[in-house]
Amino acid sequence: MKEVRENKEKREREKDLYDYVTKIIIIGESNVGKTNILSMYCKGEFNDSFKSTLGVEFSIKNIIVKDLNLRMQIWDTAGQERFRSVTNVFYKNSTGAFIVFDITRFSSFSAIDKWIKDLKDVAGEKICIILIGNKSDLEEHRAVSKEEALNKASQYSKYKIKLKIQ
Ligand SMILES: Nc1nc2c(ncn2[C@@H]2O[C@H](COP(=O)(O)OP(=O)(O)O)[C@@H](O)[C@H]2O)c(=O)[nH]1
Ligand SMILES: [Mg+2]
Repeated sequence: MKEVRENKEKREREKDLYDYVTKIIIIGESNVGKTNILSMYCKGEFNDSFKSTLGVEFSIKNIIVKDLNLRMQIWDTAGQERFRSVTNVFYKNSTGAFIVFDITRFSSFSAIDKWIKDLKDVAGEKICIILIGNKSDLEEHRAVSKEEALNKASQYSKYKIKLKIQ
């Protein structure tokens, strides 16, 4: 009984911590660095030899937007992208998406159109998308020019921001 009450109190305390919860997803070809971007962004950790398990994984990031506590529940593909088997359940009800490519691997950049199409087919046209060109520390191996990346972004939107996670 005590345990049930304690759990309820804990849930209520947790609820007070945020005003809104929103589902964000992170997608893109395998090995572009999605899982590391998430662990850096949510926990400040980078892992050189990250091995993800199959299944659904999500991380939590709380941010404040206009005085409101926003809890972002960021879903990671947990390896399914390797088999092109990311399911509709994954895309469904997401309000935003990070689409990641590796600036040293052109094929990961060419794949973006497919990721956007799959995403919009399920989540709808209005979904907010942020395109991330990752591994910018490997500038000498760059295979996607900044111009190409910016052109791709403008093909889908008129806004551009530069995001740096470190
Ligand atoms: N040089 C460099 N390597 C990275 C960066 N981000 C991720 N990696 C490496 O790329 C590989 C794949 O990363 P991971 O996060 O598992 O990619 P995912 O398959 O897209 O989730 C790992 O060996 C990471 O250490 C980065 O910004 N720079
Ligand atoms: Mg991963």
